[in-house]
Amino acid sequence: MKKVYFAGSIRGGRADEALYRQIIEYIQRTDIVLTEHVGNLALSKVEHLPNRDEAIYLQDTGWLRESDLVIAECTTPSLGVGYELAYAERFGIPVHIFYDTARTRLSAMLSGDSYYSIHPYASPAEIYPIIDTILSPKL
Ligand code: 6IA
Repeated sequence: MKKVYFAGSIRGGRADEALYRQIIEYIQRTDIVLTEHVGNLALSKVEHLPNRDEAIYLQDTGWLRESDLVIAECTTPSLGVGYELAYAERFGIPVHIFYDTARTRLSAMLSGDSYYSIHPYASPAEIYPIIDTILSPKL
């Protein structure tokens, strides 16, 4: 089972929360998602800490370093997600980026960086077969 860091917007806006949740549930049928709370903030356990933002940063960067890959839904732009994608590159962790071509124009800082595997889609239904390929064990 692979450990997947799923990245999606939180303070950047929650318009795609339902999609994040569906993608997370789909990945969880076969693999482990370290960041379930991105699809459901009620699952967040750090909210009540006095040093909350530092705790979030330390927890998330730790999870990124131990993850096998990152799957990011980038239709809603998020500074935190952008930071996470650069952080993953720095540690050599594979990154797959999904975005809806009708709703956003992906930042050139992502589309211009050949490190990233980028998956533009016209309908969310296109996401799941690509995730199957990403997660399938290779010989
Ligand atoms: O800048 P953003 O907030 O949109 O950044 C979103 C990304 O940063 C996500 O992919 C998360 O991995 C990470 N992140 C941001 N906020 C949190 C968080 N709690 N808990 C875990 N990861 C986070 C925020 C809850 C707070 C609103 C009470």
